Amino acid sequence: MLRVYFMLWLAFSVAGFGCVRDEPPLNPFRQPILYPVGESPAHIVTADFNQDGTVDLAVANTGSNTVSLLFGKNDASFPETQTIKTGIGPRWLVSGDFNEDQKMDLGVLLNGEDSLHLLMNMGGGIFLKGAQVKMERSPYAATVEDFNGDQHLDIAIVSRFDHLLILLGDGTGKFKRGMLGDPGAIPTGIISGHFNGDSWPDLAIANNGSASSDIIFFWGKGDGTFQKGDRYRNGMNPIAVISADFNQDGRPDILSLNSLGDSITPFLSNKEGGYTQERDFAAEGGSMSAIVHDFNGDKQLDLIVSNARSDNVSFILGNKNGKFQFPHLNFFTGKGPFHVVKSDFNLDGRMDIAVANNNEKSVAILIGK
Ligand SMILES: [Ca+2]
Ligand SMILES: [Ca+2]
Ligand SMILES: [Ca+2]
Ligand SMILES: [Ca+2]
Repeated sequence: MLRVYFMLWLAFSVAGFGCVRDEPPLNPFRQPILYPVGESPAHIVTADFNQDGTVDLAVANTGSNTVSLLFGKNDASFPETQTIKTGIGPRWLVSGDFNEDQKMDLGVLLNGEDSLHLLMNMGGGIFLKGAQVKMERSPYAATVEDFNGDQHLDIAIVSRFDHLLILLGDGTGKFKRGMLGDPGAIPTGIISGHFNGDSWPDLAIANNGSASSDIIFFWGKGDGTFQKGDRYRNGMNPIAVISADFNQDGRPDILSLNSLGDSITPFLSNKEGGYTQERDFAAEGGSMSAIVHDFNGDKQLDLIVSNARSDNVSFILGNKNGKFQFPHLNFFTGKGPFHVVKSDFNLDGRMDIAVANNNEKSVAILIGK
């Protein structure tokens, strides 16, 4: 018996000495607080939509053809809400001050009617319908940036039927169709960033279709057009990409969330201006979105990943070399967590999160401890 205890003690000591984690990290959040929204909430954006100094939420409810606005108070409660009717199948939201009147406007990607619909902020949380732009079949995800350097916000959109569309803003809330590109089969994720190190913003796109199953870069030329760049086979049906400098070398790295492969693939930027595809690591089922932040205060970036199929959210600790630790902490925030966003809702300096629960008409608010 003593021998068994000694062996156990030895095993734990060695594990501790070698810094091998065998416990998941502590949960950095308090218990989720649920707020009702519309049917099949799929995407959230945060901004101070009513100009009262606190962070508000806008939620795209794909199933009920509405956007829910949740107006925050500085105790991270959202007592005031508002519902805006949209067209069919709001799938994704972008926010930005598109008409440059200092109020954050919304753009709604309507998956069911192949268009982008602008909702212009009139102040006090009132939105009025603005311009509507026709686009390629089944718009799915978008990113906002000034791609042509004219100081007006532009939007890059991927449509599930194999298109990338650039919309160029004129600063009045109107957009004109720009470059149309072919990123690959079933593009579902898009982010912008300075991925090749020059001064023009680029795009990284996740292609979810089995004919592509890759991530591809589009290098910005600074005039609102892009040149097709490197393509990285992934084979695991990436659905989304996120970017941050995970290995702290001053260059943005990329992770792809592989919704069918139940894995995450790191792409670390290398000195040659390209990316080195690292080994996948295991994730929960059907990861859809992720955010990056140093949640445990060790100066390394961590991940929060929403896993729609396994009905949980993962907290994954990062290491300095751009790698991530096991085991992950998985916790429940509601059914079918599709999208997670971060913000400091209660203004206490600690990062909080909001999760859109696609299968239960709710948004979960989790306050950072
Ligand atoms: Ca507010
Ligand atoms: Ca505005
Ligand atoms: Ca522009
Ligand atoms: Ca907080």
